[in-house]
Amino acid sequence: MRQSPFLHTFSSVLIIAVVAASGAAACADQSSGGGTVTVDRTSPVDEGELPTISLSPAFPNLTFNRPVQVTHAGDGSDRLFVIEQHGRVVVFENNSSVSQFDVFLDIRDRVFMGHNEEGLLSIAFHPQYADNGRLYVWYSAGDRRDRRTVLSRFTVSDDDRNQANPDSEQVLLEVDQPWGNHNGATVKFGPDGYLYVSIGDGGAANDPRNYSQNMQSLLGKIIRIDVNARDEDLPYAIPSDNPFVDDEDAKDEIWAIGLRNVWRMSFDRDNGDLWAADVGQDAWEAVYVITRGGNYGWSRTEGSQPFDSSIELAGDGPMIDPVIEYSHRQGKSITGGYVSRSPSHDKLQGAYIYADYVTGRIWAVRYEDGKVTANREILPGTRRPHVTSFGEDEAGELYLCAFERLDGRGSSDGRIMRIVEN
Ligand SMILES: [Ca+2]
Repeated sequence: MRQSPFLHTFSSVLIIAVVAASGAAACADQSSGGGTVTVDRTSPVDEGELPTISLSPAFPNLTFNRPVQVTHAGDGSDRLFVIEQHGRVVVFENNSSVSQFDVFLDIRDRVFMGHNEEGLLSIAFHPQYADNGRLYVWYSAGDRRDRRTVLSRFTVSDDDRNQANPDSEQVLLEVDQPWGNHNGATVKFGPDGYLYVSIGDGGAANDPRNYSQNMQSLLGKIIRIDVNARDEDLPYAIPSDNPFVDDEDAKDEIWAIGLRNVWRMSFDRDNGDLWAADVGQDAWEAVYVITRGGNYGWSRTEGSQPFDSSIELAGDGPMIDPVIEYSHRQGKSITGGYVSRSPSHDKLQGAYIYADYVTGRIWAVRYEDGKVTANREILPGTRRPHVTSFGEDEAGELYLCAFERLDGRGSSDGRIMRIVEN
């Protein structure tokens, strides 16, 4: 047994087990719960028409320090923005020959990274960024005795589009963090114009204070807020159709509950579906399609599997099973990706791509009419990067960020890779 510092970044799992032999297969193991498909090496595969892929450096002249997100501003400039976890956002032209980046935002002075799951974790540009220059940032702050995560708005500077103003910070929301791990998080604008944030269960292991099924806590949830308006006493507004606004015992921001640590989630840019990958505890990594008010079961369940039967479910709705899950024979910490709408993809069109940070395995799953119709491990070979995130450029081309080393150490080993169909 050995411990990897970065392993904690997405899960509490301490053990790096010997990973099952390659040639992993997927199957429809309907016995595991509901309609969930369980990826299991012991079962036959239905690969459908899904292709294998190769990864190639998208920007061979650029390396990054712990890159954890790649995204774009949606302003027609075709620039890419990469988050470095210790507290910088860098920006560069979306051109494979680019040889340098600018530092777009540097908030290392207020980012606290006492645990390697802390740091600057996600940003989202306002849908009208071209007009209002606003972006939204989720980062860890405080100190070892008083941890919190912060959702803030920043604004681009007036005279340099490659420079946000670090003094423009407006704090929208702060969430106390009882432990250093499980801080989520992805911030994303939905097709409805509202801002969604995935927030982890607070940390430690096994959700010991049962935050994920506690409707008074934002931990273990996905929240949804309106950043274009303000309610009384709030720096944002609650959308009137949030699922629990009429429940006096529930926080109005809550959109979905029972999640352990959705490190990455994304909206399908074609149909608006919200895909979230929930990092598991000791056994199961799960992919969900998130619905309004949905309860995904943690910590009564881990994925579709029983975890702690003493936990009572919050809310009224039934527990929703994953679209697909894989066991810790396949990986230890899921990194959610995107439904591919990449202009350069053919057979991957419409398939959801996801990865495991620890083993570097990458899969694609096709999900149609509520059923998994194909799933395949798509990256052949054994030399796999440690995928921290997937991201799109303005045209929808898909990329991934990865560390060369599992622990993410070294000042600049991180890269952005292109996903090429074989
Ligand atoms: Ca935490």
